[in-house]
Amino acid sequence: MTLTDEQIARLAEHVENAELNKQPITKITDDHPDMDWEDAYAIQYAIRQRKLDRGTKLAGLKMGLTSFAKMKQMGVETPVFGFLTDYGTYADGAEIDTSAFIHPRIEGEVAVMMKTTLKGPDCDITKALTAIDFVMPAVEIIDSRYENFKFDLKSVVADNTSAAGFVTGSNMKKVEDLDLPTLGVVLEKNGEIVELGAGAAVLGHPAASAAMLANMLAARGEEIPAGTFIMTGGITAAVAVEKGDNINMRCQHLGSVSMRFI
Ligand code: 0L1
Ligand code: MG
Repeated sequence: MTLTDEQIARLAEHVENAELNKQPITKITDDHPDMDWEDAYAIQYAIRQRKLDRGTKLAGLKMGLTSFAKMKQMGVETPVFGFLTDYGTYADGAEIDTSAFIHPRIEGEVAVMMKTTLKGPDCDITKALTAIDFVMPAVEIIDSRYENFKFDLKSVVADNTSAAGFVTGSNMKKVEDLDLPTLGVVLEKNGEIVELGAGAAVLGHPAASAAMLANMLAARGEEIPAGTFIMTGGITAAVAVEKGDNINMRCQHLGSVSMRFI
């Protein structure tokens, strides 16, 4: 670590205030160029604790930058993880207040619900599949707190990997009844297809994302508890949304998820 506890606390307040006030900020590595990964996750965890202290409930965990295309685009080889909140949780068909965000984008994903604890290290697809219960289609809303989505990886980890919300579909299936890598998704905005892809875009297999999350948490002495909801990462590229947009994601075997930004 390169930052003091005081600096971590101050940066957590600074980044969280950007979210709460919808006022974008410049990336924090501009002022702290030597910040390391531990500092970045310490800031994210401090933001999480600030929210818990105010009564926010955790809704689950998310993996980000899990698609090879996005990793290449960002010049990184390591996906990142963040947390999901109760106030960012939306049901299928939700009307979502666009003014709750700075510059929202959406990503088509599949989400999983864990049946048993998944504890790393050395988790792999097989172990993850045994621990996953249900799979459901989900759309993530990301909203970087940095101006124009301009950041580097450490800044984005500190900013809870741009997590802002998620919408889940009403259909779910047991994991053993699906072939996750070949699961197709089609993302439509205002009736036009804007993105499409298959589960294999997520580290080759969405269960690999859950396994990687368990391994990353193990390095911190943590595990994925049974009952955890996980957004496994973007199958599609992120699509900008604004007030008035209607979004529909169709997911093979799992029905659709829709929302309207009002
Ligand atoms: O969920 C994601 O893959 C987003 C990770 C953070 C990078 C971004 O804001 O695009
Ligand atoms: Mg995502």
